[in-house]
Amino acid sequence: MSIRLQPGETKQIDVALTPISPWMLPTGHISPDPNWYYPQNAYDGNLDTHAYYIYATAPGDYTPFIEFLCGEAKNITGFKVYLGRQPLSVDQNIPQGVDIDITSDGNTWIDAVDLTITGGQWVELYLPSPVLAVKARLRILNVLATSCHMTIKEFMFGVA
Ligand SMILES: [Ca+2]
Repeated sequence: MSIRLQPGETKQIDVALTPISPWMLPTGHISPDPNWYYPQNAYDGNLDTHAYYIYATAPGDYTPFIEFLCGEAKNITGFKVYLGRQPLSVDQNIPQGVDIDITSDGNTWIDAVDLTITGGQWVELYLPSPVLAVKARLRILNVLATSCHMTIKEFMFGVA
């Protein structure tokens, strides 16, 4: 729309702006380890569902990776994750190590995130600068003193 005003003329225009969410759900997944159960529950936009690794993860161990796809390559600015553990009835506010790698060509993985976050809540993780990527992979490190079953309630890409 273009509006040309004559000198001295004024016009009032009401514009409804729709905010564009910077967060995008993955378009799909690749689970090299079949023991990640219901991987699609990790990106269904529903916090009542989760993907879970069927085996308990021992202290100091990682779950296997699960890969989340971007569709066509996108400028990824970060990730928004909601991790947890089973049983879901116990306190979810536990520390959980999260290791996320990202790839531009689908083969070469680049370290993106490797730190300890708090489960049971949304956590936003940002890259130092956007990376053009086709997918990311995530695994969870058990930083607790006891074994537990890791869950991913939701995973999202930040897009520029
Ligand atoms: Ca979910």
